[in-house]
Amino acid sequence: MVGVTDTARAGLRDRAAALLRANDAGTWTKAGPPLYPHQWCWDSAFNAIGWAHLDAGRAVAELEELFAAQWATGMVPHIVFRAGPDEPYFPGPQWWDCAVSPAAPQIATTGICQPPVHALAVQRIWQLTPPERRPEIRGRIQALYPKLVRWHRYLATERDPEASGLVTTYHPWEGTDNSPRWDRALARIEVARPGPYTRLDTSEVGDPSQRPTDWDYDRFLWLVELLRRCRYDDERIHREHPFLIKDVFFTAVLAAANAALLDLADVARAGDDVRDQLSRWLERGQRGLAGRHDAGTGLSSDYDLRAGEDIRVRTFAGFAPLFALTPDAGQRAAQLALLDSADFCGDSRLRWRLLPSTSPAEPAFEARNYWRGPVWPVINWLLWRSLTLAGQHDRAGRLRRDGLRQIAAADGFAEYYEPFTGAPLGSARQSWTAAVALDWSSPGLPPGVMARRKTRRKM
Ligand code: 9WN
Repeated sequence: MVGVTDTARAGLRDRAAALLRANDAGTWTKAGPPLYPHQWCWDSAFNAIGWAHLDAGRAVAELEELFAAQWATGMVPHIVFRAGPDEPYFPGPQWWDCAVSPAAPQIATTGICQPPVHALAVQRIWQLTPPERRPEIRGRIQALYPKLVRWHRYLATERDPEASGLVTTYHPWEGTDNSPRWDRALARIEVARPGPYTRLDTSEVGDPSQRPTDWDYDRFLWLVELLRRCRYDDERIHREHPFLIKDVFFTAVLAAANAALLDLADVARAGDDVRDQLSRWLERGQRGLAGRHDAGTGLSSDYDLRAGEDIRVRTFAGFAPLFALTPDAGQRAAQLALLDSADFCGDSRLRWRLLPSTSPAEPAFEARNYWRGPVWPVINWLLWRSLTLAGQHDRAGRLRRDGLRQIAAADGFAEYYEPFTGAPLGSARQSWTAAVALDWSSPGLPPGVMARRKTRRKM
């Protein structure tokens, strides 16, 4: 941690480890109690990376527990409702009523999913596993691997019936809740009748301006109701659902995760057919993203399938080709220049040179409001990982240094941070922020290498 003493770094690591332990429920981690008391899909993957620094077995258990709730379709649900009744969360299982689907597991979950960071977590766990634990951990990775492949297959097929390489999302809760990326698609839903409800998040956080509005929540809940009416059946959803977005960030994470699974193929002793399949999904995803390049902004744009229009809002998601490490060198150089520009990390008002969730130059930008401006450590971790793998070591090093400074400068482990002041916002005991702090503060540990395997077959 350049610019921070070894003592400060050790202190941060101890505090991060203590938070993970405090949020530990034995085999799974509460995402950020009391606001988020359950097990969340992509939070779990980041939390596993944090655990990998403390105990490789506990890290694998996190994912084993999450995948125990995998749907028969292969989907890994966005929330597994594991906390007891004394730790309420809204909306709970009764709003989702997933028993309407024959594909749902026994345990209560939601009926949507989140970005598939899990293979990246397994890659990191394996990298950090000490030699004496390798036989045991390898066995457990081998058991997990086919479930990861099923998860990716679900995303590559049910979530992309057009075989475009781009993942279709059904709900803003599939990652970046109130991002301005969804504003126009949500505005098209004129009548939202979710029934009476009481939010808990605004009282937990205290300052409602850090959270989505009631207008957003009406639509979030209405979309849940519509998905429930479709019995969470993907075919029906594609036919009937009003919110269908080709999401470039989700797609980029899937591409990175396919590369990570390829990288782990020898560890998992995967067969050639699986390796070939992963290579095809990886290539298809990267090609799909290449097709979403917007020459005007230099960013990648999401696509609203229902409206038939590009979503041109400058957010972190526009760097999808960088997150996915698409092979076009010219495009990568242009994206790096844009990343450094005043529209993103080069804005002179930023407290730290970190990627904000929405560009401060964007009219929709709000410095304190959730995904509409604040800096999210997990997003910057994903960027750091990609920059490292792209050989951008100076940029990656700066990002990690500033990311650690941001976390260390505030008390606790915040969910997100105000970009200009560095003020901690949202949940104050967010597990994945502690996990990122643990990973970033481990000296000399670059993330795993991307597989550079040649594909054998054409798609
Ligand atoms: C709804 C748990 C989750 C994250 C999401 C983040 C936020 C939930 C909420 O918290 O969403 O899923 O209630 O606002 O947007 O990315 O996984 O940390």
